[in-house]
Amino acid sequence: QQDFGMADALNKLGVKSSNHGTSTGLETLGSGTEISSYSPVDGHLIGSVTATTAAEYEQVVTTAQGAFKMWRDMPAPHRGEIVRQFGEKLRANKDALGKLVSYEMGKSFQEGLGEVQEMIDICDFAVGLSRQLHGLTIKSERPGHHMQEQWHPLGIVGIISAFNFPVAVWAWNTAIAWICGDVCIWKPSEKTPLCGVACQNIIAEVLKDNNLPEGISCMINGDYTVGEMMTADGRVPLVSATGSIRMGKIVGKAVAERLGKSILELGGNNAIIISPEADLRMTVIGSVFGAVGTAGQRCTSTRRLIIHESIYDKVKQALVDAYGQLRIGNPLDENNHVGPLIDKDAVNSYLAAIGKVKTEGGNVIVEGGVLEGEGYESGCYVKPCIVEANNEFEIVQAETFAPILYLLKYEGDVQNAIDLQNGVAQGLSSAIMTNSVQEAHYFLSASGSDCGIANVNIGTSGAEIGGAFGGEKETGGGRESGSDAWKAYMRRQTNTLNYTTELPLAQGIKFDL
Ligand code: UN1
Repeated sequence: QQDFGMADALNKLGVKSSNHGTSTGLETLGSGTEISSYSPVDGHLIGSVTATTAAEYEQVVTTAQGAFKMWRDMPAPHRGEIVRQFGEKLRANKDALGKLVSYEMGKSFQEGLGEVQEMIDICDFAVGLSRQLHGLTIKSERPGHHMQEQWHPLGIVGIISAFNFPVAVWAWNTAIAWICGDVCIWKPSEKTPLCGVACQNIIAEVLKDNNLPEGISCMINGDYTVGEMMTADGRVPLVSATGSIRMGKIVGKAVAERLGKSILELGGNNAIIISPEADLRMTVIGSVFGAVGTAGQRCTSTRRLIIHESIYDKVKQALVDAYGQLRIGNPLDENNHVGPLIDKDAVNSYLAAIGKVKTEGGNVIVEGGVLEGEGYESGCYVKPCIVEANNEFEIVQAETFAPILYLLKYEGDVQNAIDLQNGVAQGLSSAIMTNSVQEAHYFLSASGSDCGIANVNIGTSGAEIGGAFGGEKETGGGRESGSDAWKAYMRRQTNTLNYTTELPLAQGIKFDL
């Protein structure tokens, strides 16, 4: 069997068959029980990490608190220099890390490389930002007074990431948090812990080269009970969590209970509106990549197509033809378009969703099913499917993390399509395919898409790091990555300075002694 250079990649990344799952930087701790990581690609055991114990967690937090005292006083551009070096190391490890992402998570090698590129991009962004953590100056109503706003580091940032973007989402958070002067504790998904080990090894080299203390970049591992240690911990002022809406409600509540801050990036139910004015070729490429890329396991995956009745049959036929061309198989083999789902639980949810949509009256036009036989031994390979459905179906209202695409029909003008698009509980990503300027602008107006991301003539997935990433409603409201998302990683301080010998009070209040 071909190994696609995996052994070399693991070796280069310092990932062993058993790894300590707890780290404060260079130092690692490993007294907990083992979590095994099996590849969905071929079902083989890749390796294991130890779960973080309560005592190890204490050690991590104490070390991080210590590091924060030093790190917060380091000039931000110097912190940027550390992130610059991290970006350089990622460039040098891009191929190996992209391969591990592909093998442990199951996305295509191209998408694995794309994920590492997102990490490199956010590092570059963060380096520039390290000289631009600007506050405002504000005119005071009092004579001889000056007002300004400053942004200070927060402290420890807890990062909980999901299996589907096992490295990039950590980088979006950590690169920004670091230049902001925060230290980080990362809990990768227990489904992709070796990606965590590899990333932690890469940053450890940078920290060592620069003689930086333990605690700036920490990692913990385990199931939700380990996550709970962080969400309940008042010493962690900010928790940034990516995952399901169910998880987000639990995390958001636990952090709010102690009046901490959270950034939640939860599920999407993303739609593309296909207007009669759409370019059909672009529509098909955008829709198919959105629906089957990462085997439908992106938060931004296209779940629904809202197609105008006048072009419905034409679009439907073009999609059926395109699905007929898809090659499903080992994602490390670049001839394949679609890899496996993450595990058998995901396969079961996929099957359950197809069963449910059929009971609700859906009409399957491209059949799904689990693939068997040579190359599919892991049992995680499924066929992307297409179902004609109604927006009101319970299953269409839910996010199933699998390549199931629902076709919905609209009549009349674009407002009807927007009503369908907005008619779900989630609000992450959305798109319209149209060459009509009026429709495009209307879609982006206050009466248009209610999502955090709204695109014209591109699909719903594949956002660039320069924009703020996140969504509304049950998607959780958090924003990560570019634009001014950095502000959530800092505390804002308003300063009023008096440079006179008088003490006038604001609002004209008189108070003399
Ligand atoms: C996610 O699925 O959690 O926009 C992140 C995209 C990627 C990130 C997705 N840049 O599809």
